[in-house]
Amino acid sequence: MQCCDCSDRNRRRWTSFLKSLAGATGDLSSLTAPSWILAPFSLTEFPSYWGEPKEMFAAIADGKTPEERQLLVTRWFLSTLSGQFTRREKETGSEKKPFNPFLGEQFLGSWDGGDLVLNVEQVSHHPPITAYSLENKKKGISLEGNCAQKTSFSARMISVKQVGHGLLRVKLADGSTETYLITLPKLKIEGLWTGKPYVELTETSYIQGSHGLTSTIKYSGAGWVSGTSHTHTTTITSGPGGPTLYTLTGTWTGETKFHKPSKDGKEGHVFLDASVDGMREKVTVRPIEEQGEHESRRAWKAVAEGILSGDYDAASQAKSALENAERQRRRDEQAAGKTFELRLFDKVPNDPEYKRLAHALKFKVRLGPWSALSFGRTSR
Ligand code: CLR
Repeated sequence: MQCCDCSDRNRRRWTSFLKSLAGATGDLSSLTAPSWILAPFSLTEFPSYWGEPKEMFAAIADGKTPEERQLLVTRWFLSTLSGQFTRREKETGSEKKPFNPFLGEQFLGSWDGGDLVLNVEQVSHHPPITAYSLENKKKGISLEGNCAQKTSFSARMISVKQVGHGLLRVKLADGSTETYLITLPKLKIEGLWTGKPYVELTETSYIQGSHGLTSTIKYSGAGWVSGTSHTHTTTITSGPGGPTLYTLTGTWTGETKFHKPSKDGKEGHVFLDASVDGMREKVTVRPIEEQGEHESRRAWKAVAEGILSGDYDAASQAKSALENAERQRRRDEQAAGKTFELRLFDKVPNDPEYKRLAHALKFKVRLGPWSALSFGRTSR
């Protein structure tokens, strides 16, 4: 067996960690993972992946018809996936465990000097839920969503169901708003026994437009015998299960092409090449010294530095200090008869548009317990 850090001691620790997974229940935040598998950043940073292909996001507004926009939303969605699910592993040799965000933790960022703005807030600690909004005001496009993970463990694999959804809104020239409900794929974390965990996507996710078009994205990976990793087959139909306008096949890390049947004789044409360098740009955040105390990189600075320098004792001390302070805050609030107030988001009932779109997909999607809630940006 090959490990990232091959000492016998680490190997034994990793093996016993994996064995402990088999019986584990609950959320991933409760796992005490070996130090070399810790990532030096928090889960609140992850919504930034939605904004990385910023040109594709902006281009959604340029679609002339519902059909064109459905294709553009689908292209943007697919172009985020390699950032979301394979880049960390590629850059560091293995997927790692990010920090479990504290309640009210924020991640604020932007692209192009503020043309595209990201706001993230940890809106629940138990269970962990992250809310985010991404907005390109000039183009009239916004994405609002929340995400949480439900995990099941076996000795061979961690299986993660993403609970939550995104709602993308596009302001049209006539003043009306078009809405897209975006559901999220399931993940498998493989490669555990070789000490190099990586993500593969499975099953199906959807993009349901308010105009009635549906994108159905089916994921598959390298199978037992053959097959390529990170593959998808996407159909764009009028309504879930309706007649097919386009079929797109390929990998979400590389090329996706129009496949038969596709309208307008587009077969064989390239729809997206997700491997193109420079297509995704990482988010820009303010320098840590200028960040607020609730901002992720400032709050976790000492922990991140400990991990990056290999001083795991310092990292774990800083982490305990942060977590104890949080626990104390909750106790103080309770004693004062107060509850924690979110700063950026509010718990609001799902808007009727969301309900309508979710209803359109009802036989296909089982939304989790949080489907009854969404977190809207407050004006505070
Ligand atoms: C978070 C929301 C993003 C997409 C995304 C990508 C990778 C996922 C992450 C989400 C949640 C946390 C996650 C991670 C991959 C590995 C990591 C599941 C869904 C877990 C916590 C790490 C476990 C590592 C073990 C080897 C210990 O939009």
